[in-house]
Amino acid sequence: MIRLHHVPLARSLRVLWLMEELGLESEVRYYSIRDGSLRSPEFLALSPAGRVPVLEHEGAVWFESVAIVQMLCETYPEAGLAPQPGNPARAAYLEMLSLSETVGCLLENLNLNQVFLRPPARPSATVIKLLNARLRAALAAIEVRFTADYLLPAGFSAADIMFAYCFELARYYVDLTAYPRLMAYWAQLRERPGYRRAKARDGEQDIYTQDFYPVPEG
Ligand SMILES: N[C@@H](CCC(=O)N[C@@H](CS)C(=O)NCC(=O)O)C(=O)O
Repeated sequence: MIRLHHVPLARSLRVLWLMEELGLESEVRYYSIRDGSLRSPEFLALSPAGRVPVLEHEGAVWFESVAIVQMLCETYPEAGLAPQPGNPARAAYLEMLSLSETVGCLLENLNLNQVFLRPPARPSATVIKLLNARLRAALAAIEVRFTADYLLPAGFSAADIMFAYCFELARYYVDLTAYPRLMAYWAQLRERPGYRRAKARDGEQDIYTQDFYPVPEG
């Protein structure tokens, strides 16, 4: 039995997509970030920090997207989605997994400041500017990597899966047309049948109410 605990348009999309690439049958249990369901005792028993993704996999319970993605890649090595120890591409692969979470944290902080804060709390324009600049710097670092079709020269890997979630969110904060190679890469990822199947199961997001959140004046 494989069950993913998932919020639409959250990091759990990474696991949903990877499972589609691996051809795994799974059940999805849906939550919302807004309704308190991630703070229920039942959910906290699975995810101590109250976060998605959580994956129940054949009796084991895993949380943290990097760990889950790596565990799945190691459990199903025949798919070849993660360079194994001894492979010279492994360092770049692990760097990309970690960088995807660096970007994930920047996006999470932008979400807090520009989407979730409610009066009387006031977001800081200075903090938003800094976060946005850091996000743009990370996207520029990825943009210059592209000498091949995927993040790793050897081809599609779980590193690409980790970043798709980042691009899905970054477009709410940054004009991605400033990164043409990244745009072409991202368009190609979205064409993958596994990605399309994952998006069909993603569910309706209830995080963003605007198409774009510009950096505030001041
Ligand atoms: N580093 C963790 C971060 C998990 C995380 O923050 N998930 C967000 C959704 S993308 C969440 O569950 N947030 C719940 C909340 O903010 O209450 C991972 O990669 O899994």
